[in-house]
Amino acid sequence: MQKAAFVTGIDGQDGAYLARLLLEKDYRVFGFLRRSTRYAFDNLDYVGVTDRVDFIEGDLADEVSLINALRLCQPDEVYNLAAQSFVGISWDQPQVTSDINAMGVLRLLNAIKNFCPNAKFYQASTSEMFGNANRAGIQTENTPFHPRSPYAVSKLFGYWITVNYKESYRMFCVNGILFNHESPIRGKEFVTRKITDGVARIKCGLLDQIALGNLDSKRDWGFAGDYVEAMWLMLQQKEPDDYIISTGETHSVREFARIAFERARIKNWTKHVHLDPRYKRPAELFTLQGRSTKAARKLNWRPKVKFEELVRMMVDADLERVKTEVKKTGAPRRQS
Ligand code: NAP
Ligand code: G4F
Repeated sequence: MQKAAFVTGIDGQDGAYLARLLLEKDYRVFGFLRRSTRYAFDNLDYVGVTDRVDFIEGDLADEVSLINALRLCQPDEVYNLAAQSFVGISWDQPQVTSDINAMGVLRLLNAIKNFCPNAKFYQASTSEMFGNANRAGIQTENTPFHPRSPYAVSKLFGYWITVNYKESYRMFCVNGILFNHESPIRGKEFVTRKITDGVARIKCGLLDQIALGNLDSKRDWGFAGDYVEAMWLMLQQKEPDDYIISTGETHSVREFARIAFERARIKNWTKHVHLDPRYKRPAELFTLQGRSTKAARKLNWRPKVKFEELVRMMVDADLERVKTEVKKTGAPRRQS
């Protein structure tokens, strides 16, 4: 019988890649979508699945909408990808961040418990929960948490309430502790896409400089297309468990920028970057590097796309997009 999956955050980066993967596996995909005056299906269009997803409108802030959605689709698997996912803004909007990323998970788990208790549940947990707890070393499933932003604090509640529902009600609940993962459809507020979009605009004469914050931050960056496979694999196991998903490598923002400019054949890249204190954070997380040996051993999951390949993929996609934009709109108008 065809399986049904309920995916929150369907129009985000991961939602789009996961929807494509599940459709390839012949799932019926129900996508939970926030009401908007301007719906944008760019990410789902990019992966070519917009017409094949069944959309259900609702909001993680509204438990009634979650209950209605679950009663309607009776999913075998639930993937909770929806979140206020931008760390930077979480200091300015800590209450919204907490309501969606913490209480939203509780609302969804409670709705599953009451209306489809046999559904398997995936929670999008994050390496941000580690903070700088293990600054010099590699993070594993056993590294203690020390969240450093309202975002990370809210996600830590989501993590523990997921564990708690598993232990209290014997529900199949897992946390994927995913390290940063990117793609050509990454939101432009995140540093990688901000850089690759900026590089493409500089190349096409639309922009002179990119304003950035801390260039020394290091992240373990992988490809979103690889990481959604790990989400699915976690829900195919006999027993629910939590897994780190990462590449095991760490690179600085500076390194990412250098490679991105090189890919676009722009010389003297530092001239095109200026440091802007607005992009520095009240509390920074300096280095992330994850060890995903448990996922390799138990899920047989390994990342396929390497760091430099990821940067090139993102730059090439943005160059193509910006060139198309310039062709459509005519002569470039330079932004500062
Ligand atoms: P994303 O592109 O920012 O997508 C977030 C999604 O959540 C969007 O579809 C957004 O819908 C939806 N959303 C936000 N608030 C909502 C609400 N109140 N009700 C329903 N939907 C809501 O994020 P992503 O990169 O795909 O990440 C997916 C998940 O993984 C997030 O939970 C994120 O925190 C977590 N995560 C991401 C990474 C990473 O590196 N990408 C790493 C670890 C964990 P709108 O379009 O309406 O805003
Ligand atoms: O790209 P970022 O905004 O991603 P961040 O904060 O690591 O969070 C992402 O990954 C998490 C997993 O570890 C997810 F949970 C979360 O949802 C999100 O997907 O920033 C990366 C680094 C930071 O150290 C930041 O300070 O880049 C630094 N940075 C330097 N200049 C900048 C900028 N970040 C942004 N967004 N914009 C800048 O101009």
